[in-house]
Amino acid sequence: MNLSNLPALSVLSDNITIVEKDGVKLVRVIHDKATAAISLHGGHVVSFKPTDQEDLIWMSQQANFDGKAALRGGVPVCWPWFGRVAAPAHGFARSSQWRIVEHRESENGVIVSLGLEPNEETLAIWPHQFEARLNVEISEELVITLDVKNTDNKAWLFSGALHTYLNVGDIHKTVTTGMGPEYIDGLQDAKVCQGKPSLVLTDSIDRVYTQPEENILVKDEVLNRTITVHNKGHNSAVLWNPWVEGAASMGDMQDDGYLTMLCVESTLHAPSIETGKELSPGESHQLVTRISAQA
Ligand code: TA6
Repeated sequence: MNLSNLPALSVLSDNITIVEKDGVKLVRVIHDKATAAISLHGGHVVSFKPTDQEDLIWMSQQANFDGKAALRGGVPVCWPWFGRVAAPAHGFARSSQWRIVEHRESENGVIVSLGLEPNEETLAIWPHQFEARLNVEISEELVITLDVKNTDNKAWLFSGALHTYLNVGDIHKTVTTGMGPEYIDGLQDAKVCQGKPSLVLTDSIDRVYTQPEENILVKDEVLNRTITVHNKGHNSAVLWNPWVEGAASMGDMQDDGYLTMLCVESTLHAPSIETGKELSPGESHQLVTRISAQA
C-alpha cells in the first residue's frame, strides 16, 4: 500500500510521520531498511515493504478506511478472541482506536509501540481489565508482538491471532510448506484432518493447523521470493483464502483480490470462549509473528 504522497499531519521523528487516509490516522515509517504503515484504528499494520522489494503485506483495494469496521487486509489484531466464538467476530481490538505509547529509531530500523486499554465500549463487550501493547519492529524483517496483561483482580480467558494477509504474485504459483500434518477444517464443521506437507491452493481454504513447524515458508514463483513466517506464543497457524466466491461476497475485497493474498496467521486458537487460555491477575502473554522475505 502506497502512502508516500499523503501529507504529514505531524512529524514524530526523521523516520516517522502521522498521515490520514479518509478517516483513519496512520503511523508512516520511512527508513533505509524498509517502509511501513500502521493504522491507529485497529493497531493494524497495513504495509511492510523492505527496500527494493514488493510489499510483503496485502491490502484490499476496497478496504474501508472510515474507522468503523476492521480493515480488509494487513495484519488484523484478533483479540480477545479468534473467530466467531463471540461478537464481534475476531474480538474488538481490530476495530478499536489504539494510541502511540513510544517509538524508537536506530540505523537498524524503527520500533513503534501502540497501546489499548479498556473503555466503555470494550467493557460492554468484555467486562475485564487489561493492558494491551502492540510492538511493531520494522527493519529488514517485520516483527509484531501483541503483549496482553491481566490488570484485573480475577483471571480471564482469551484467544487471538495476528491475522496476516501476505502479498503474493499469483496464488496459483504459491507453494506453502511448514503448516504441519494436522488441521481443523473450518469448511467441514471443524473436522480434524491430515494434510499434505506442501500446498498449492486450487480452492477456498480455512484451516487451523495444530502442529505447525517453526518456520512456515511461502514460496512465490512470480515475485521470486520466499516469505518466512516464524510465530511464537501461538498454539496453531491458520491458513485462509476465500477464493472466487468468497471474494465476490465481500464488499471490501475486489473480486480478483483472492489471487494475490494468502492469510498465514499466528493463532492462539480456542473453539469457544470457555476453552480460551487463562491469564491470572498480573500475568501477561505475548503472541508474535516474524515475517521476512528471501530471494
Ligand atoms: O482466519 C480465518 C477466518 O476466521 C475465516 O473464517 C474468515 O472468515 C476470515 O477469518 C475473515 O474474517 P473476517 O471477520 O475478517 O471477515
